[in-house]
Amino acid sequence: MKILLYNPDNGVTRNFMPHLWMFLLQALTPEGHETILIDGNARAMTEDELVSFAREQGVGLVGIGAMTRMIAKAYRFADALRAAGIPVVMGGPHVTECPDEALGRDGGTRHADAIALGEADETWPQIIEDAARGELKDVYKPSLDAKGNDIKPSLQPYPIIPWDKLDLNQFNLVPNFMRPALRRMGGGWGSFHVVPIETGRGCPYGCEFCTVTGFFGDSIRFRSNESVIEELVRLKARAKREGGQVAVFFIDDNLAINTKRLKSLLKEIIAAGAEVPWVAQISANLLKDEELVDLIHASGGKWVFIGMESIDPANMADVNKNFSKPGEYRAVLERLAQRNIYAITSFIFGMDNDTPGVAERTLAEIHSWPPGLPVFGQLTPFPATPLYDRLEKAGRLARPKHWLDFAPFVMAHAPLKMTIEQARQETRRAWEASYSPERNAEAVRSISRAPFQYRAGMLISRLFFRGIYFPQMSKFAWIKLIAQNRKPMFSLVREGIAAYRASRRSKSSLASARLTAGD
Ligand code: B12
Ligand code: SF4
Repeated sequence: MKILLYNPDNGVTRNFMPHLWMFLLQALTPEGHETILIDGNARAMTEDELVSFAREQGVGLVGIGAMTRMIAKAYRFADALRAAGIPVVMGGPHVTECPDEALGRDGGTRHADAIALGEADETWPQIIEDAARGELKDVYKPSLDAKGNDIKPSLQPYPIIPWDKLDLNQFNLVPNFMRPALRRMGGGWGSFHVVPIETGRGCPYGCEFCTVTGFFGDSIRFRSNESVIEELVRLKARAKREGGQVAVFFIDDNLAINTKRLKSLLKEIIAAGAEVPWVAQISANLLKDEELVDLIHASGGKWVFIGMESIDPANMADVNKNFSKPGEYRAVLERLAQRNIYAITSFIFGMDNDTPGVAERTLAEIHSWPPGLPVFGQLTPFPATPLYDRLEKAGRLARPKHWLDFAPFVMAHAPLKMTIEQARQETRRAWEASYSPERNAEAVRSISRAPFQYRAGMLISRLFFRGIYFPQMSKFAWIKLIAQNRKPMFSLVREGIAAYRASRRSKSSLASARLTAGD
């Protein structure tokens, strides 16, 4: 049977990274079946186009995964496929949290023939076998232990995802026309892939707005160091073979949740020569350890995503995130910046203690820190979170099923001290000020002593991150953006060309010296 795994696009920007679930399920598909992967963010398709594609390919089952934010779109695609007689199974966080909705048991339309609840590593082979026999059940869920809790996959052993052989062309971040020239530059830039790797699952912290503790559990399961390193080694070899680059996003919710384990992993990565540039999510409270930060640097860590949420401790207490202390953020960022590691600092506006002006106050604080990539969202009650329950009980949900009429940056409940519209304006103000051409130039200037690649990385990352808020999917949008940021861009390009020429000159004089010496 042919199985199509589909992830709907997020409607804002081209995803920089593939979704791990597709590759994981592909690796767990029993032999004798073929899987085709389409990520709508990389390969945009309408419902009709996807249906025609599935028909032409003779697809016998479509698996769709989606977060809450994309679920309405996922349902539309599922409806179109089912109307064409192609069975659909849905999985991922949203259907796990709202199973009745996908199955039409809440009085609405049925969107899926079957749903997979929770982690599907162990149920996926069964789903395929049932689908192949035309006997799909409505619901697939993990087996239960004696206490009635889901038995979670141990992650040891972990499936082998053949990144070295997969067709990743749809995720190459280097535009087509630039590939031949860039292949010859530096270590080769003909391709650039950001690949998701998990080293563990679960989080014990239980922040009020987050689905992770409920979904993956509060005890953490780790892969073995060897299996992570083996994946890194294969990725590195692929990049070398292609004359390209690879970077890894360790998608664990808190890579340093067990500091001792992370130190051992990073030491083994270094010992195995498996360093690649990497990004990971780590909470600020775990970044005080100098030895850990040294190891992050030595193993290739470039950016750390820190869920800072708010600069107001009262807000942090409200959402059960007291372990992260706003007063410590500056020291953490400086410790990282001393090693040329920078942070993606994530903030949430619309918390109950926020008042108008929260954007200005947060921006002033951010400006006093080393530069980074600030991102701003709004407090969103995702289903099955403690936050959702609290707001529902208090009768505060303005749009209880906000995901069915998804509106970007429009809150589904009013915070206590400002309106939904004020929260929207504060968010806009923060994005505009953080990614203006002036601010981008200033961020690069503020690390003028850092080597070229860090300054270039800072500017390029800023241009991409802006796209989380401001739509920039067309060529025109990019041309406009480059024109607006031309000053720091041109000066970095000039510097880059000079460095490239100097390195070629020194290589050729070394070669002729060797020739003369008869080497
Ligand atoms: C990586 C990541 C991202 C990446 C993007 C996704 C990517 N390209 O990988 C980035 C950083 C861009 C991102 C952004 C956001 N993210 Co995010 N992200 C994650 C993260 C950390 C890892 C995802 C992952 O790969 N997990 C590992 C895989 C193996 O797990 P999985 O995806 O759940 O898949 C398993 C099962 O769910 C199931 N499954 C999944 N799909 C399917 C489909 C089928 C057919 C079947 C059978 C089974 C199945 O099988 C898999 C194996 O067991 C998760 C947290 C987490 N730990 O999962 C949050 C998470 C998914 N993100 C979340 C959110 C809210 C966001 C944002 C909206 C945040 C924001 N406010 O801006 C944005 C929106 C992005 C956008 N515009 O598209 C929430 C989603 C909650 C929800 N109910 O929707 C999560 C769960 C984190 C949280 N705090 O609660 N995210
Ligand atoms: S926000 Fe991060 S630290 Fe808090 S529960 Fe979710 S994954 Fe854990």
